[in-house]
Amino acid sequence: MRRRSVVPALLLSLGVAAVPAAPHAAAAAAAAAPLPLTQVVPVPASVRAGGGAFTLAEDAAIHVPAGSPGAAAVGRYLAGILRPSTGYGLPLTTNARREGIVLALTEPGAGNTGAEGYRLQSTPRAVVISAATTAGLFHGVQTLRQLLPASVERELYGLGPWTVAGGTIADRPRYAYRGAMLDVARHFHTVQQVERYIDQLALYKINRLHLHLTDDQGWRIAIASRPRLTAYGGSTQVGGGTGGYYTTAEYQQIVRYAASRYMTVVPEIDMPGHTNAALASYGELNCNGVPRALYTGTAVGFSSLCVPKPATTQFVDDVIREVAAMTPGPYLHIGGDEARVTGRADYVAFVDRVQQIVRRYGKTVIGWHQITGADPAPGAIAQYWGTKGDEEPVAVAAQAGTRLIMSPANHAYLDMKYDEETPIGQKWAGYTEVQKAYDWNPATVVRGVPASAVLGVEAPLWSETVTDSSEIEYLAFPRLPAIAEVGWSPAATHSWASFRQRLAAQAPRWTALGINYYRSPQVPWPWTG
Ligand code: TNX
Repeated sequence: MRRRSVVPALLLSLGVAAVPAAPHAAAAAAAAAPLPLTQVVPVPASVRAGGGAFTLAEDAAIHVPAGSPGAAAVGRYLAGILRPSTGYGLPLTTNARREGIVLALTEPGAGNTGAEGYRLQSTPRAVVISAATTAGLFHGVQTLRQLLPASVERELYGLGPWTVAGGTIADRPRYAYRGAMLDVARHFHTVQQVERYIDQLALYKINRLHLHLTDDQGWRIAIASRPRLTAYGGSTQVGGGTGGYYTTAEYQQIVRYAASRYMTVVPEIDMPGHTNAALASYGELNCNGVPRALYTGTAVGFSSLCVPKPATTQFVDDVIREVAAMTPGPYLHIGGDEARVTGRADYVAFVDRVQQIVRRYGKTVIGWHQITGADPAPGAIAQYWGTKGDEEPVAVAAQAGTRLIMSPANHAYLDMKYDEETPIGQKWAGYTEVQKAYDWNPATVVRGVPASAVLGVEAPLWSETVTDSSEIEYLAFPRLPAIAEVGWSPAATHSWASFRQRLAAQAPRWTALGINYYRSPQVPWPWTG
């Protein structure tokens, strides 16, 4: 239930003003002190404290630039977050007065904010977020959310005051690619679950959502020319549940929802291994022509498309054509990992062929880093998921121009257990506590890779043991914000001592949002009753 505020807000402000100095007033004042501008995850590139604080007034408006539907949408999104908890009307206006909350678009190039950066200036009169792009405004809005009291995230009317400390933040990302991956193949996750995760990722300025759409245990994206892939291949999952899949319309709904959070969907069709669901659906994809049985276990590396068969090439062409057509983003991920039962010559030939097909349908190819052992095409991107950092072919490919997304499994894999007590997750890459998720540098994690080859970072969440939103959140929080900071914040700001404090301050926000998280003993969480 949403409550309109006029009366309670008035009473509250009178109430606070009228309370004389009393022992509990000091505590109330401390609680009401605005959060420091540095208390943001990912930590901003630069913060300058200023004079007086800003307090959101009940009659404030959200000012957006005229003629920019994108900026207006960001304004509506912000209003949608602030209205239920503040109870304020917060109308959008294109009136250019600089008071209240102001979203401003600057000339491209002005302000040095780049494609995704922003400036946030907070004074007693206004909070002004300015950026050259609406993506920058959106990221600035995420910062503003974190500077307001945690209760601003509640769906119900909350206690203010809705105050933001005075000063200026100038912020832009270290890396252009800041991703999260969700495996919807091992256990299927519904559109609603994916949208919920998208909202959580947006808070930490993640801008790519990689969906692992196919694997041995299930095929989760409808392909019109191959209906059995989902009708049969999507009918189960790990442990034998009923599985599921996205229709084209549902997939496009996810894509649109992600776009509204400034996130690009990266679809992955994992090939030539991890294909049991396809091999079960269409016998012709097997060398012996016989369809395999559906699989609901968690082994890896046992399946392969039959590379030499023309039927396989036709299949790959059909699938890539359709996935490319329903995906507006530039990327198509072809998997390529753990093809342990594909012969080496077949693997190299297959990767060559698939890269050509992806290019023909106008997309940039991404593959797990094993594709660097074949011949990555010009423009190809490899996703590093090793643990050692000494993989020679990755360095050689990077030196020759292949760009890299860094997902070192011993730091960035959200499905690793935190410690031996963690009830879900895996441990093949080692237990991964929060500090380990945070303490690594994408520029140096693989020996011999030029820093300029690193496009960004990604936090994969494999779902062999993950069945619902609560389990997704338990593994992603608090490690996802750690990877997000590694991807966004300048290397010079990297500090575990600072991060653990700022991370702890996020917890009341997660509680307000209903996010399930792991209370790592490494983080000084505030007391919660
Ligand atoms: C390795 S990472 C895999 C996945 C598993 C994951 C479990 C990668 C490219 N392949 O198939 O789900 O480990 O942690």
